[in-house]
Amino acid sequence: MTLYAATSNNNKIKEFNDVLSELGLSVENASHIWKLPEVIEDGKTFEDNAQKKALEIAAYTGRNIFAEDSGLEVFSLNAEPGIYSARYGGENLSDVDKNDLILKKLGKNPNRSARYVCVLAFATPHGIIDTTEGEVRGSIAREPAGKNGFGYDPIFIPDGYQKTFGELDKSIKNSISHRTCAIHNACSKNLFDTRKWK
Ligand code: ITT
Repeated sequence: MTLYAATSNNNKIKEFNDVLSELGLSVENASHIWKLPEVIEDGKTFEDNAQKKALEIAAYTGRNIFAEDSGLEVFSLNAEPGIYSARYGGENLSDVDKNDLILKKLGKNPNRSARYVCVLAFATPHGIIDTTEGEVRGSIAREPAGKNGFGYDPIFIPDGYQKTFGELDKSIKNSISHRTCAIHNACSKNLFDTRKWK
């Protein structure tokens, strides 16, 4: 049975399929087939929200679904924006404004350590099958740089590099990102092969 991705974020779908295609896999975007209801993300953790999205969309479509919740945690800002990454600073703030808000809050603070987190949840209409997590550690740049990627990528410098994800080639992001780690963890549990779901 086909596995559908439930997300309204096309950047995520592109990254899923870039990584999955190298593994001989692909996913269908559920929102291209159904008009999906909005899922209220009111969980306390990335895992809560990923599971809620997967369960509600699986029940709505009657299909096998995977959903993702992800975000940026800046340690000296009490792990903000965290689960609020998509709506940090208010629903209507642009990505540029969200990045500026983080830079303003950090100011000249030398502790700029951060991480991106991604949780994938796999569900049938009857319940959760499993979840996997991935992270990539790094630091927050002094100013935004680069146009690659999306969201917080212009201010996130992954450990081991001198440039932001916004500046680095997408092949580098796709080799080390939180999303890629979560996908590889899911592959090692055969979660992209619904025939192996118990
Ligand atoms: P769905 O819930 O429909 O999947 P969303 O964009 O609302 O889409 P989330 O609630 O998981 O998704 O919020 C994730 C936010 O975290 C995302 O909008 C970005 O601001 C940020 N984010 C996550 N992964 C990122 C990445 O790889 N690069 C840049 N920003 C990222």
